[in-house]
Amino acid sequence: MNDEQVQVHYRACNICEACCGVEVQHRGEEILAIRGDRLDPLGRGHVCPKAVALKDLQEDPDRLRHPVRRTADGWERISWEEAFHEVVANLERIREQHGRNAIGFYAGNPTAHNHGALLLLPFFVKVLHTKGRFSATSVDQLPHMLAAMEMFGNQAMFPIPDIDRTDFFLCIGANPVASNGSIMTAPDIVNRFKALQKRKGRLVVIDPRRTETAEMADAHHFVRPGTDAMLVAALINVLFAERKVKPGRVAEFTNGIETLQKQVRPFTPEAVAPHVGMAADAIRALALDFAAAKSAVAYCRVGTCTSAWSALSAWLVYALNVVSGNMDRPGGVMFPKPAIDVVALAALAGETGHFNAWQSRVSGLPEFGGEFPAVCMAEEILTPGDGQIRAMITHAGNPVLSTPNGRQLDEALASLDFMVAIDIYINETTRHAHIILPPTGVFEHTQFDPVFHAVAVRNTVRFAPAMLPKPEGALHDWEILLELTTRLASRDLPSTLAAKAMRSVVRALGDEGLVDLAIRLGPYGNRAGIVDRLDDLLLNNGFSGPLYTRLRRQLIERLLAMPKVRELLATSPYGTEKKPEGGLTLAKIKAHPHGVDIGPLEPSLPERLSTPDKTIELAPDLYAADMAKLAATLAQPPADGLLMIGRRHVRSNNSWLHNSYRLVKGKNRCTAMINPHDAKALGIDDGAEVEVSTRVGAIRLPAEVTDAIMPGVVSVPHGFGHDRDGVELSVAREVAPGASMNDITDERLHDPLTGMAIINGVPVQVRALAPRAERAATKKGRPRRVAAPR
Ligand SMILES: Nc1nc2c(c(=O)[nH]1)N[C@H]1C(S)=C(S)[C@@H](COP(=O)(O)OP(=O)(O)OC[C@H]3O[C@@H](n4cnc5c(=O)[nH]c(N)nc54)[C@H](O)[C@@H]3O)O[C@H]1N2
Ligand SMILES: Nc1nc2c(c(=O)[nH]1)N[C@H]1C(S)=C(S)[C@@H](COP(=O)(O)OP(=O)(O)OC[C@H]3O[C@@H](n4cnc5c(=O)[nH]c(N)nc54)[C@H](O)[C@@H]3O)O[C@H]1N2
Ligand code: SF4
Ligand SMILES: [Mo]
Repeated sequence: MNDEQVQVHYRACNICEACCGVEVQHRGEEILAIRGDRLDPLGRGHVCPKAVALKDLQEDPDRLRHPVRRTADGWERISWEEAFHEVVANLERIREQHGRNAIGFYAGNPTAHNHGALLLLPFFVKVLHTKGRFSATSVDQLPHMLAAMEMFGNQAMFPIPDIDRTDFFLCIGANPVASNGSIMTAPDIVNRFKALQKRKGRLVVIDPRRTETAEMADAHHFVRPGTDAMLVAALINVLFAERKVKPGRVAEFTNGIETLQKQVRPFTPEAVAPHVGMAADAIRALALDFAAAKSAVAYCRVGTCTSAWSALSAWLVYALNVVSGNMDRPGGVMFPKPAIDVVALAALAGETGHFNAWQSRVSGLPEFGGEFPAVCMAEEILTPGDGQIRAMITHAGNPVLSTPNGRQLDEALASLDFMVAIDIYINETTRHAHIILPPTGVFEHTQFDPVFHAVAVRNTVRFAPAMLPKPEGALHDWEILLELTTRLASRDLPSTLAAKAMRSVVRALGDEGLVDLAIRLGPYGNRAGIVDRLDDLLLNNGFSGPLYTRLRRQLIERLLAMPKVRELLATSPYGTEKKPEGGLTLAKIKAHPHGVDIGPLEPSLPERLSTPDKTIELAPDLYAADMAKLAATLAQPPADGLLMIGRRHVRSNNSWLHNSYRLVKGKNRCTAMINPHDAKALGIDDGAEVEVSTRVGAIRLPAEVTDAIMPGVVSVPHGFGHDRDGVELSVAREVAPGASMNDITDERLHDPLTGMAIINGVPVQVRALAPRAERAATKKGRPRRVAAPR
């Protein structure tokens, strides 16, 4: 029996972007209950069913707890020293033989939910110094980042819906009721939408599926996948035609209104209607309703960002907010100002973004922010020649299930000379690694969110200490990255001093020290003594004499010589406006375990714009050619044939939560939704096994015949397909293997401007295989857990 006291721990759930505050009851290591933290100023006590799965993640016997090496007889446990030595030796060897670009790196989605990893990643990427960089960005939010960079001058400057005050929420290609919001941290979204409706506001959804969000909306319109750019161009067209373009206060610092007007001219409601699948009258009425609302928000996400013409769509949605007078005002979209201002820090570091500064070796696809599109990762590995990728590093990513043509990527990863994965599971991607380096579990590290506070619908901040002690010999994500960074740097740099000093300083600061530093540099931060603290760190870490002088020059004086840094430090020793007494520090935030409420979003333009003239660029040159190309397609007959789109469910998260029995039990959710009209034409019964195929391959899964899906469209969730050889996710394999939709998405389908993957609106063939398949997964009981903890 465990006679320890029951304790209560508060943190934010870091599974999805909602960052709900949770209250965890535990007795020592035993987690007794996880529920919503009612005092969380942002989440107000809301959690979804996945919050409880944090316990499953922590306790999962399949979760790796030690470094492992792949051998002919399976995986063997090795020491950290052995693991680091072997990883670095292999990477060094390949770098020496084939050059820096022979090492590839892919960062996955959970990287963004892990402050420690985020803080170390820039250093790690710097020492890798490879062009072979990829991430989930190019299957996700790249179009938003590009539009932010082009329009506002900073790729991290996202206009966020003021959901709590708006009168009209136009939701395009997003299903926040299931996803809990993306590039819009808005926990408890259902109640936020209900509050909108209660104050007589309207929620309108544009989606080829009648989603959970559409179910609660005031209106829902089916649209043909891949036509959002046309539709939004038509909405803007109507506003110009009906003289409803009124940017308001931002007009003073907005360029390009006439250019935009010209660009959208061909996109009349009548011209786009047959392509979009919405009546011209309905398009016109929607535009006028949007314009007539006291305040309004146009918002789009994954469905819009990962379908055809995604770069145009994301830009046009932001532009619609500008021309309708909803940019940077309450009830419209605004720019958050969190405790760590990633937008300002990015500007300070000169990392406001770049696009197409160089191109990929094989297909000539453009880089964005130093990364190539994920659609070209496999060919960069498989195509021989100078610069071919021969080693891969993955961090918290499962691109075999989450990027197009996963089977090809499987083949590519299997062909590598060396692969290392920093991950918690042996899954579809990491099974190809030679070595896996697993970080600590979710409750074993501190929790903080630099990214999602910066896209939240309210300015709040919270920090949680680790709930459980770090197990003997375990390392956090940031410690693994730090070790790799310094070991790779020290062999590479002519002077190993800087690398060693960095390791000492970062180790001494720890993730908490780094967070504290960033908070002190933030808009509410206490600047007092920052430089002295860094200085002390050097001295306390055994650097003295000429060595100390040299390091001080390299690390501190170089920073202080930057005018922007000096300006920042001078703003005020005690923070700026909104200061909690004396300015924010990590210690003060920690004193509020439920989080600190800084307040609602506020207008902040033009001050925060980073464009050269401090203007909003409404019609960036970058999009002009594609707008003309899109206009040219209006004259073509509308495409027909079945198009496949994706789907998210509240009990799943991308590819990596299917090993939680409580989340996957019950109904098989990996089905192909198809409209009764199409099902009849193809002879498909509800529940029957179907084959969905493309140029790339075929998958088999049960059909779900439903009028919730538009005729001509098939919806399949991504993140399944766990029955591949060597996947060590025992629950996922047995209870919910499913099929991977990315086995049939096509890497050749991408936005020609950006290389952004098209994974929504993929032309497919569907055929019936057998009447009424057994829904195998639903009939099985709880699986016997055979795996012993690693
Ligand atoms: N439960 C759960 N929550 C999650 C995740 C998860 O996997 N599960 N993933 C997290 C991540 S990484 C992200 S990025 C967010 C994503 O958050 P969302 O973007 O809200 O999530 P999706 O469910 O992918 O919503 C996309 C919607 O677009 C529709 N759609 C598809 N093609 C088109 C099109 O061409 N045009 C239009 N107008 N609509 C289209 C789809 O039917 C779908 O309803 O969710 C996050 N939260
Ligand atoms: N067809 C289709 N494809 C899609 C999408 C879609 O809607 N449709 N959505 C896209 C989107 S929005 C996204 S974000 C991507 C996601 O693409 P990825 O990020 O590549 O895939 P995930 O499924 O999120 O895999 C996350 C990995 O991180 C590991 N992991 C979890 N927690 C930690 C941790 O704390 N530390 C470390 N080191 N590892 C951890 C998991 O074991 C898993 O291997 O998928 C994209 N792919
Ligand atoms: S919505 Fe669910 S998964 Fe997302 S942060 Fe909240 S509790 Fe976690
Ligand atoms: Mo995502």
